[in-house]
Amino acid sequence: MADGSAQSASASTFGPSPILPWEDRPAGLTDLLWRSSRNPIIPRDLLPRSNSIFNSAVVPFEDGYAGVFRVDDRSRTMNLHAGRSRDGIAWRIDPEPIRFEPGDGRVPEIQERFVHAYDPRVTWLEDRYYVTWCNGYHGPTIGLGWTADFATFHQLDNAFLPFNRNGVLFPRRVGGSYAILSRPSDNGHTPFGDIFYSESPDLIHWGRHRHVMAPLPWTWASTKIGAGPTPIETAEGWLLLYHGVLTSCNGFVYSMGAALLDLDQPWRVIARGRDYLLSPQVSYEQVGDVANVVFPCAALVDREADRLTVYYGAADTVTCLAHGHLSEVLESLRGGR
Ligand code: BMA
Repeated sequence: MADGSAQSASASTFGPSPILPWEDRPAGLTDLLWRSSRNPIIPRDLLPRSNSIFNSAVVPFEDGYAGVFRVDDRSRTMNLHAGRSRDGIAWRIDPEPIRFEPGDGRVPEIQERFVHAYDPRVTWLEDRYYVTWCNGYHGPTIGLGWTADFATFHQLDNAFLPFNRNGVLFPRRVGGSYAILSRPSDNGHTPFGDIFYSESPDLIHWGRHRHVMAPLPWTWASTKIGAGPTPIETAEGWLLLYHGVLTSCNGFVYSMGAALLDLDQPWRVIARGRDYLLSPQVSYEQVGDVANVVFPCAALVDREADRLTVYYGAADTVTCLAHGHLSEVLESLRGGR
């Protein structure tokens, strides 16, 4: 895996290229990202027992797409479910949660203490799809596992001590090491949070922690920030889409923005967008179980067609799509927009 091509719908690794879910920019709109007219693409009640399906991750798989979905059920347990789709828009999601096989003899020690699993990301890395998620183990921390087929899943050890959220793997080794972004947090709704970088020789032992980015006072990302989709490798750097939170009179407001990280030393920020790319402005983002949330967890790229499609959770209730042109997002970062 040389160039982040797992993120490319045209990557040969995946056999026949699936067609990237896409809609052209609506006439007259100048925004860098625009919403799918089919939003929300996954309703909250797709499964018989689902309360909500959101903050979920999608990758190209075989002749279509596969994903790991956050499903909160009607007991309000948060768990991960696998799903398949031909077109990335209409999904068949398994009604039963993923049951992870222990990846080694010590993993049952953490599996015994299962509390919940939520906010997955999926990353093609070397030879398999890795899943990271927020794993309840004496508080939230970063769970890690892998699958080859989206049918059998294997769990590795938690990457970090609690409390931590938003663990997002890079799609290749950096400087010879596996690399991950995460956001140390607390056991509640965390009124703070910076993005950190860590590396590992084996995906089990993580260290050399480096600070990447902090919230920016008096902006859309003034309270906390967290990595979103798997970073997208470009000639100019890693494109990081991330969520940023501000605290309003009515509580947290979650929006999405972009930054560019150095290819060889990704803890160094080359550029950071001033404005959000998407903020909660339509009813399905403003009204739901948690109001005013846009939470990106996956992105698909068709480099030849210069297309970027982002999967995001809306209002902690439904799953949505937004589209944009990769070149325009990169250009906006160059221009400080
Ligand atoms: C965060 C996580 C996300 C959620 C967000 C808004 O702490 O729990 O899953 O989307 O809060 O409620």
